[in-house]
Amino acid sequence: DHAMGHYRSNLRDLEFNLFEVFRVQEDALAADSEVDLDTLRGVLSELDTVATGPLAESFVDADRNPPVFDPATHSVTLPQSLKDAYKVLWDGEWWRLSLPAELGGYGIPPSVQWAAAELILGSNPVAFMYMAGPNFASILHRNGTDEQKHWAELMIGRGWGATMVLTEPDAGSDVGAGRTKAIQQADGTWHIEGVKRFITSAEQDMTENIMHLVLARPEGAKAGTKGLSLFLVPKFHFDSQTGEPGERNGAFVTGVEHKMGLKGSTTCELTFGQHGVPAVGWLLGDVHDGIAQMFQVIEYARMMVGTKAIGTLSAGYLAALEYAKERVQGADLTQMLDKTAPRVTITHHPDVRRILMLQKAYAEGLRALYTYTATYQDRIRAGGDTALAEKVNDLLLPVVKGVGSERASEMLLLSLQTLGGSGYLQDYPIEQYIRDAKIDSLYEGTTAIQSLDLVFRKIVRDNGQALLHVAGEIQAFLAADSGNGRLKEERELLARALGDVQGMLGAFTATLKGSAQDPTELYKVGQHSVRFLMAVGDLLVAWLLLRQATVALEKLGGEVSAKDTAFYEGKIGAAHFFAKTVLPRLTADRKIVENADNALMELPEAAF
Ligand code: ST9
Ligand code: FAD
Repeated sequence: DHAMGHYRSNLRDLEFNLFEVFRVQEDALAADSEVDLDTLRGVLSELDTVATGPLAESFVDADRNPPVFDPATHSVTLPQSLKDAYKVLWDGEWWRLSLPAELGGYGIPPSVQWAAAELILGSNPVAFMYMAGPNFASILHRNGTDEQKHWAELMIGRGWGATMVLTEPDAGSDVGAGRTKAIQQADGTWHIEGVKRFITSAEQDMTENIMHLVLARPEGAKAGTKGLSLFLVPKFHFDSQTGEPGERNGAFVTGVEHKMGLKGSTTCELTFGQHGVPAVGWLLGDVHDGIAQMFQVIEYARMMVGTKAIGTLSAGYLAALEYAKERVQGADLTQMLDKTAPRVTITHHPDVRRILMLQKAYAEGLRALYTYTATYQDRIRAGGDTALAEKVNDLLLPVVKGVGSERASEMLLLSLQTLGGSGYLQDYPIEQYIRDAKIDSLYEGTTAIQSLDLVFRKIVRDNGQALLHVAGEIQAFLAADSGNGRLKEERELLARALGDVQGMLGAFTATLKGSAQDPTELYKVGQHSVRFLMAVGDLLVAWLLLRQATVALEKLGGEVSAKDTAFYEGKIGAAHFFAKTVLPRLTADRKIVENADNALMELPEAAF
């Protein structure tokens, strides 16, 4: 029942992934006997009720009545509806889900945490993002001095907000260009001076304090990212023991952006040490290791952004599907010449089916992809030798983030298209989904940055080890005969797609070898890295949809309810459709990559 709000969740598919396909209860729960399958199902279904109910209520209001900034007092007033939504999350203690046990977490495996996160992010991404305090506190706790570990506990206990502060007007993708300075004081603290921009949640009127995690360059430190250190800069000074807030620290919000979407989330210019009050900061862990420390935050945030995009894509698809099942328009194509033929619902039109199935395949395939990624986080959490799990998680993050955000935006356009002109109206949530999800391909590293991260850091620098592991899993699936011969054609298409992706990588490798002689060869990789990223995404989506289809076929061989029969048939249908209509395009992509030249780069700028 979705009477209360915009959000249509897909709890059935979340549970299918977790408990039927990846069977996370077996691996993850062996490590933590306190949490059993019923508990995990209970958490998700309780959260689902919250997400489809009260949490979703401020979604529209906070978009139409966004936060108001007062430059005189450097303060922001959030709409009451959004504060109410935040309170629902806070009072429900949903923030505990992502915390380690020693900070009051529940011991839920990451795979289930991310399923839970999808429910919150699909319902109210803005409210989720204001809830960064406890999660970022866990970074303080992991990296901090003993005193800072205590601060982490204060942050959680007192419900503070938190921010990640990297970007400056002249340092976006190029974080290493940052000019914000840190000047050491006699008492061991630092004074931060500079202007940061686009900082999420840097001001709000819901929490008694905000802890800013700030990258700044100590005087004399080297250029680039490696010269940056991470400083803890609270909005208010506080009693180191109790956390009781005191004097205002010199970090002031000096502007709040007017955005295309995600309007309830404050995106702030944050100025340090320019208002007659020094911005005092504490060096995290007392060590100069800022970019590596900040990447611990970024890794979480990139997974979050991908999951947000995928959650919104799913909600958009389900809204489009609901509409399409009711909208009557036109006759069946086979009766197009009979002007008296009965009118049908638009789900009868082949093109509507095509766009609905594409949305479904990406929504469910990408959900499987973030869940698959999270199963490696489960392994990391379980401990032991986690080296491979860490590499595979690293490999998959730019795919979850980059492909998740790009396909979500594309597919949400198709969700709107499904509704015809009605999709363009604010009576339906899809136009807001499009606006709110577009940011996901931009912040936390644009898609281009994700593609370079995938190729150069996660594959080349790793000597392809993590990739080889994943390719090995796909090959094992190809070699197995599950699916009772039903998926033969699809397996062939998948095998070919795997070959195409390997072919693209082969072309990259040859080019990279050549770049030792001629550095401009690198441009060929740079021209096609996003194409490659998207191809890897399609390959993984296809493989995971096919894995789901084999589970579905197995289930259909036993006793199943009518509802489950439809669900499982949908799985087989989506896998078949995706393999037949999407995968063959990878062969063209491979040809494009293999035939790369540098004409584009040689063209003078004036010719554009
Ligand atoms: C942003 C925030 O956009 C958006 C909104 C956030 C909101 C947060 C809200 C969170 C809410 C949480 C709520 C929880 C609720 C829980 C509920 C649960 C249900 N991996 O390649 P090099 C490191 S923020 C790891 O030479 P360059 C590494 O240390 C702004 N580490 O880079 C490396 O050293 P080494 C985001 C990596 O050429 C060093 O960097 N901005 C990785 O110097 C240097 O590496 C961006 O993302 C990695 N993948 O710099 C910037 N990569 O090699 C995008 C690098 O020795 N730009 N390191 O290990 C980039 O990423 C650039 O590529 C660059 C390049 C800056 C890294
Ligand atoms: P640029 O880096 O100028 O990029 C412009 C274009 O050039 C892009 O298409 C990009 O892909 C491309 N490009 C740039 N460099 C390369 C390259 N080397 N190779 C190929 N292509 C390249 N930052 C924070 O620190 N904290 C936050 O909380 C935060 N929240 C944000 C919230 C919002 C709503 C927004 C809009 C931004 C936020 N950001 C935050 C900043 C965000 O991370 C940056 O906007 C993002 O990293 C891109 O930087 P930029 O905008 O300067 O774009």
